[in-house]
Amino acid sequence: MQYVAVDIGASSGRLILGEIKNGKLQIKEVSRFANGFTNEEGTCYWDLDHLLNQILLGLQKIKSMGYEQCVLGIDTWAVDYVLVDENGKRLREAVSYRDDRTMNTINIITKQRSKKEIYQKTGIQFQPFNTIYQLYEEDQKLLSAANTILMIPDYLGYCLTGVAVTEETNGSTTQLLNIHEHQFDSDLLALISVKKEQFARLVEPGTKLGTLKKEWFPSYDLPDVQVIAVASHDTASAIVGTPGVGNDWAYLSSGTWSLLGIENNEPIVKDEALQGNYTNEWGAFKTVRFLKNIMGMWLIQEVRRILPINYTFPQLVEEAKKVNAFKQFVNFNDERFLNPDNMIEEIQSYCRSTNQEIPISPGELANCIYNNLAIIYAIAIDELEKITGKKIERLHIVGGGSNNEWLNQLTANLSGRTVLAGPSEATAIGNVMMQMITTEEVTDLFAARNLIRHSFQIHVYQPEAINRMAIINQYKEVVNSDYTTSS
Ligand code: ADP
Ligand code: LRH
Repeated sequence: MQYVAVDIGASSGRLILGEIKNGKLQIKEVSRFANGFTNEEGTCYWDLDHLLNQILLGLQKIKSMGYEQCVLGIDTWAVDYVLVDENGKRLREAVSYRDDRTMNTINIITKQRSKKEIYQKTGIQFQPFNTIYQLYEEDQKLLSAANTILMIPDYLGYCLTGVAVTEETNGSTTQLLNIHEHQFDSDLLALISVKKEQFARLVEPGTKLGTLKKEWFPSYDLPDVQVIAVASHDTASAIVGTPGVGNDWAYLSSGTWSLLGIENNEPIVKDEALQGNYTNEWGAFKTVRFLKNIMGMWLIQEVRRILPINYTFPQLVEEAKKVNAFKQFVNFNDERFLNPDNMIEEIQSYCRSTNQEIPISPGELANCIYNNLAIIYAIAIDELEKITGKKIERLHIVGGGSNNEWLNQLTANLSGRTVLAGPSEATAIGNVMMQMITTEEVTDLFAARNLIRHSFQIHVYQPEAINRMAIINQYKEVVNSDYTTSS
């Protein structure tokens, strides 16, 4: 059987075919396409028709490759949603989580329920873009008219099959799920004027959704498709696809965001976890993803977009290598970097106001980003050990960012941990694994990770001898005196 992962991140999407051959998992990229939001009259929107069209074109290509049947799962970025009416029509285009409509909403909501109370209920980090804050700022007429609120991957699955669900790994990023009741929290829903029935039924990853309604898409030549709700939050699929063994590893899912954390059995909602803004997102197989959001490759994506000359990511890495390291210390987790008008100017203005050398050339800017990300990763690993009481010996880096060998080594050096990099398509692989576990072609998560380990090359980086604590302390000194520091 052929399994198709539709994996759509904030910067790009792909359809990947997976099958087991000679005891190994083989993957083949069917298509890759750009994703991103555009600002229209002051609001940032995703283009969901483009994504749906790309899924259908990819499926058509799969049929033209001779495959008449396949299984399919969809994962995308989290927190964003679509309001649909009773006929399944979108009431408005999906707004991007980087839109500034929720800039002040955490403050408004936490005046009514304390941060501690919300955290105790949900275990979810406080990010301005969580669905709870977005829904609070939603056009109230449209919100009350909405028959169903669907998260993005659930919406795409609904468009293909007509079956509406809320898959729980992604559902947990709404900050509306109660960890004790394992359901939507009625008090938080009431606070944002949403009725429980407006969300589709909550399902676990591995739920069979239905078949592709080919007759709805007469202009495409499509195969027969069984759709499965996988761990539809891309980060949840990435962790399924991370080949960790034992109990002493952390992961870094490195794409548009850097998600650094551990896999846990229980949520951790103690004060230090709240203060560090750690989240307890629901994972596949009842695991908990205890992790921190770090600004990630978004920074370099934006710098690259603004630069007058077109650089590839590997070229930017090469430029960065030529520059002296650790010239600037920047708190890239500050909200000012979430969606500035001009990322280059924002970085430069931070450096100016903290009396540091201004990075100007592409290499200086890239160096500044990569150096600081490595420092922030290292600090997060030390912090994770402290909060969880768990020893972390190894860091698995997966996702597009794991292709950056230079950053992998830098991360090993600054964290003092062994880094294991790859697979870079861990999210699509995790998506496929969830499908194979559902159809019983693979036994369980343990077997899935074994299969991944034996099917893909993992690159190992040992830490080199540097005075990592001196660099980290220098960072903390600058960042703590930065008047705009947050989280
Ligand atoms: P997402 O799924 O969030 O859209 P990806 O996992 O596809 O993101 O990762 C994309 C990022 O990976 C790019 O923005 C880039 O920074 C990084 N990347 C991918 N390949 C390379 C490479 N060869 N060298 C350096 N960076 C890379
Ligand atoms: C990564 C991701 C992350 C969320 C963010 C909105 O793609 O899903 O886990 O916090 O996007």
